[in-house]
Amino acid sequence: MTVDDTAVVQPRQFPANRGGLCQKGWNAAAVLTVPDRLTRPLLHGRPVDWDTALDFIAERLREIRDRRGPDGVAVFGSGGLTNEKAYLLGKFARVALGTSQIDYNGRFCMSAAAAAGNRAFGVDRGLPFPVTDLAEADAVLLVGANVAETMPPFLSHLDSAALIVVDPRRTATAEQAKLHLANRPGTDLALALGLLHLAVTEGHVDRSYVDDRTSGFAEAWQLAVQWWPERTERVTGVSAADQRAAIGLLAAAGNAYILTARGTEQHASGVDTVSAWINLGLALGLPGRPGSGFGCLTGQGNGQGGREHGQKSDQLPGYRKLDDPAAREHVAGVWGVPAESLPQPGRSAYELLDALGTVDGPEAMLVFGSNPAVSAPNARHITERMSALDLLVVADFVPSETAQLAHVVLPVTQWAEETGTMTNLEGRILLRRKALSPPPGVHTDLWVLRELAVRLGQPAHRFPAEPEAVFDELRAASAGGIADYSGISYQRLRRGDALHWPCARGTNGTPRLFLDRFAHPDGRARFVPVQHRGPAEPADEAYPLLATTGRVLAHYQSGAQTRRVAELAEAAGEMFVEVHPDTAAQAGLADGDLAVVESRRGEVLARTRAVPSMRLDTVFLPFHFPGAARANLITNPALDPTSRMPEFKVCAVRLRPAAGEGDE
Ligand SMILES: Nc1nc2c(c(=O)[nH]1)N[C@H]1C(S)=C(S)[C@@H](COP(=O)(O)OP(=O)(O)OC[C@H]3O[C@@H](n4cnc5c(=O)[nH]c(N)nc54)[C@H](O)[C@@H]3O)O[C@H]1N2
Ligand SMILES: Nc1nc2c(c(=O)[nH]1)N[C@H]1C(S)=C(S)[C@@H](COP(=O)(O)OP(=O)(O)OC[C@H]3O[C@@H](n4cnc5c(=O)[nH]c(N)nc54)[C@H](O)[C@@H]3O)O[C@H]1N2
Ligand SMILES: [Mo]
Repeated sequence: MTVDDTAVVQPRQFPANRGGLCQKGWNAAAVLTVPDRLTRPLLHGRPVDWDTALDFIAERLREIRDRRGPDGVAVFGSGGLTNEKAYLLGKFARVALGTSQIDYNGRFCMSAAAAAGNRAFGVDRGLPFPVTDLAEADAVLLVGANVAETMPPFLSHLDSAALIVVDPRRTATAEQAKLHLANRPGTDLALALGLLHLAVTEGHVDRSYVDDRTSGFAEAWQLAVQWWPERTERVTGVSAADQRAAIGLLAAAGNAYILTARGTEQHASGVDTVSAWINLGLALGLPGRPGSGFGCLTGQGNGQGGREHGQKSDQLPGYRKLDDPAAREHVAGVWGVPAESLPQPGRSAYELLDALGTVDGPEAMLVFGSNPAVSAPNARHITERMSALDLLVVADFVPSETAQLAHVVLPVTQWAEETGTMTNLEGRILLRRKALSPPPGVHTDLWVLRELAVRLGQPAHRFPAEPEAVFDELRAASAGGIADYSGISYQRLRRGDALHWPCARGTNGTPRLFLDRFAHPDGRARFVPVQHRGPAEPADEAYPLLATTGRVLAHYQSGAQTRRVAELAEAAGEMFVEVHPDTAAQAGLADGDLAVVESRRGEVLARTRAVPSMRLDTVFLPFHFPGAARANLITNPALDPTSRMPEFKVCAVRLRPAAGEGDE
């Protein structure tokens, strides 16, 4: 590989990173040179040339479509894709395949926060303010976010703030907090209701803000009134004194923020839970006030942009809705197809994976940028469903566990080998320029989509493979939408303009939303009346412990990339389960023993890590490991009714020693 010195990747220039990069970032370059980098298409495991692979796929897709109709083919995308790829993937599904069956891994990531943000504010942008605003914060409530491990540069923005961390575990982030509320997993909604209760009874509600800028307070309060501190303590395990201390810190702060991440969102009640945190923020008068606010922290590289351009089952570019007739007309116009030809919304990610190879479900799936064999909940079942497909195609740069199941694997370029835009957590669009030449024989995702579209009968000009041409089309498709990119061009981005959407043509974008009004027609933010529900699968006699899952610093996601970098693999070691020493002892386990963690759906092998700060009722597993060490073998696919987010963060389990297992 050669370095193209006209264009260098310089992530350290971005203010959101503040001159720092996390360990993963420093080592991302190493992923570029992994020994098993894919460089040739594989058909049934054997290397073939591109024409053979693409012709094979197109022929099978046509055959399935003729027999089953367009919904016989599914597409699975990713919040790791650039805006250009996310956009073209959505268009490819709706126009070249005509299928409604497209969704993406963002469902597993930020969908709960997105839905709650839309509901309360009328628009979903992770941080409606620049991340640098946080430097002025006096207090920050971090809910279910372990930023010290998942977003290390971020903590530098919070230097001067009193941190309040809500996390069942004493994480590296909680270590740095002024106050750590170690609640029982799955009880955040009760805790948020309890804190709202205290905000009211202790006189901290910003009455004029509530009157002038919001609606629905009375209905939300009617439910929170039942959550007096002692009841909240019984349900959540957070003492009444700590609840008071938390509200006291927030109320005393001149500038305060509430920020959520996956710990509080990845629940079957995730949307209502985020709504409950927003309600608290609204009662305290935080959102839309300079120096204060509410936000949710992004996940994947393009977690924000990935949910704006139409790879979600119900969505069209510009954060438009697929079932909105005006949106269909507009986007169909840009695409040069009749609006009636666009499919209606299809299944959400888990429901889509669950339907694969069934009588009514798709018979083929194309995967771009995800590894559901490891990252989907109830992973054994999902692996079976993918294995039942007539055709599974995976585009990747490494042979992920999902690629290993595929009939066809397509070797594509990775981040440093291609140009594209990403939208960061504050809604700012960043241009990442190609810095390296890809290995010979490797093509971009955009090229793959164009080649397949042409083979499926589309005119080539409808599927440009040049990132800038795709972006220009995306701008037109997004014009007038919620996430309006029409005023953003590669030229402006190359110049270094800081552009946050919405950015209509001829404008300079919107770094801060909601200062004057929220995005609902009446300009008000909405309190949503929500009630606590608790885990979909509570602990019981047979499965007495609560398992939660998440991340560690040294590994990224399903680990497909980071497990291939020796230094990171070494730092993260093997699969483990964090458990209180007494809980371990009760199960006959000591630190270092191999354990079986078992739920109603399956079991996972993990090395016992006795951690004295763990709650007695809770165990924690990272989800970065493959095979029999997949945390998702045990997770519960119970879905949130609104966002269809699975309950990754809590299910009932039991522990036992693995001694003797595997010998038989
Ligand atoms: N090193 C590293 N960094 C990453 C990633 C990675 O894989 N590795 N992935 C990126 C992506 S895609 C994402 S989405 C982000 C995620 O970033 P985070 O949301 O910070 O990461 P998680 O570890 O999933 O969850 C955060 C915390 O939630 C806690 N938690 C578990 N159950 C509950 C609960 O019921 N309530 C509360 N309040 N907390 C709970 C866990 O103990 C965990 O410490 O990280 C991004 N950054
Ligand atoms: N138990 C449990 N499960 C979880 C979570 C949890 O907290 N607990 N978190 C969930 C969350 S938040 C997320 S985001 C998902 C993430 O899980 P996945 O959706 O599986 O995402 P990755 O592990 O990042 O896998 C990305 C794959 O795509 C490839 N890839 C990366 N970039 C590109 C690209 O540009 N093009 C193509 N074609 N391929 C690319 C990578 O090499 C890798 O194989 O996991 C979810 N699963
Ligand atoms: Mo994520």
